[in-house]
Amino acid sequence: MSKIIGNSLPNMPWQEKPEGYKMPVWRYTNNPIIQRDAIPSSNSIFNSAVIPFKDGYAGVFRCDSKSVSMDIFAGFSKDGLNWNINETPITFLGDEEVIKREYRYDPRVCFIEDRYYITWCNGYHGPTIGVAYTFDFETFYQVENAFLPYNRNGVLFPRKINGKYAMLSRPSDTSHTPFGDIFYSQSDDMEYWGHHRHVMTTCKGDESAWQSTKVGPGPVPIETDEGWLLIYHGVITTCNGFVYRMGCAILDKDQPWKVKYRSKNYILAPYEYYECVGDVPNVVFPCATLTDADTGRIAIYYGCADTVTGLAFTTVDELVKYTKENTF
Ligand code: BMA
Repeated sequence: MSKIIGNSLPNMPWQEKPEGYKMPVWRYTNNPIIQRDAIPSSNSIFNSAVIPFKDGYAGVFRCDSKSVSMDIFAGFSKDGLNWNINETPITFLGDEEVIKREYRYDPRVCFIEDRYYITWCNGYHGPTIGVAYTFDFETFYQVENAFLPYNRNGVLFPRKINGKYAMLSRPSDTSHTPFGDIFYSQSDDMEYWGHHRHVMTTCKGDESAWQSTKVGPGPVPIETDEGWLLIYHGVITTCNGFVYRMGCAILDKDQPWKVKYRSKNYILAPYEYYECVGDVPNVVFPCATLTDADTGRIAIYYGCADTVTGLAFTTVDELVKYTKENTF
């Protein structure tokens, strides 16, 4: 039995695995949980992050507008399923040069020490990683961008490792990046990032072709007795464009740039209508999990076809077993 190292969350959203189900991750039966027009201005709500907050949950949501501009919005929920998303985007306090808005998308939320950190893909003469923190999901303080452009998918670890804050990211280009490896970076102060380490690259040949174009970190890594459980996205280029699936890796506890195991087979792929049909077809894109250390339950929040938000379930045992059995 594998163990999550973390807090208990007895009221988290949950459904048991359907009898006879073969895959390690199963979908919530009422998906999608957030429709594309859940707020008046939105064209689509997807690739969004949630976290336990007070006696329920808070989140940061990517809501693209009907003029198709990308911004992030705070939201709240009692049960993790029904969400009230603010109708106006987050405004940030901070250095006037840094808080200038070009575009914001694909947020992650991570609780470290005493506050909630938000990272997202932030337009600053090209995409880079924006960083902010909040105590209450009402006032948000933006700090320096973590990296020079171009970079996407900045994902913090939930505690310092070897005395330093740690972040995964995926250096990229200005466009729909046809490459992408995951890197690990370290910081003493959440401002200056360095000591960069390579974590993982794409798979060449047909060994694991679903992750042959690019890979990027998904939700905040989950600490377990086996190491850090990293759910990530993997992309293949097909004759119809990119297809996004989810994979799982286990990273070394003290040197998380070392991959101990990595799933050759995907853990979730676009099968359902709402994952295959939408503004960008054939995308499942994970950005957050909720976990319960007592039961080992994991709920994955993911964007579906760049249009709506879905929820899926697994357990630490399912993922560790599947990843080890499928490793390459
Ligand atoms: C990536 C990002 C994601 C998006 C994905 C698929 O590059 O833009 O927000 O979900 O492409 O379109």
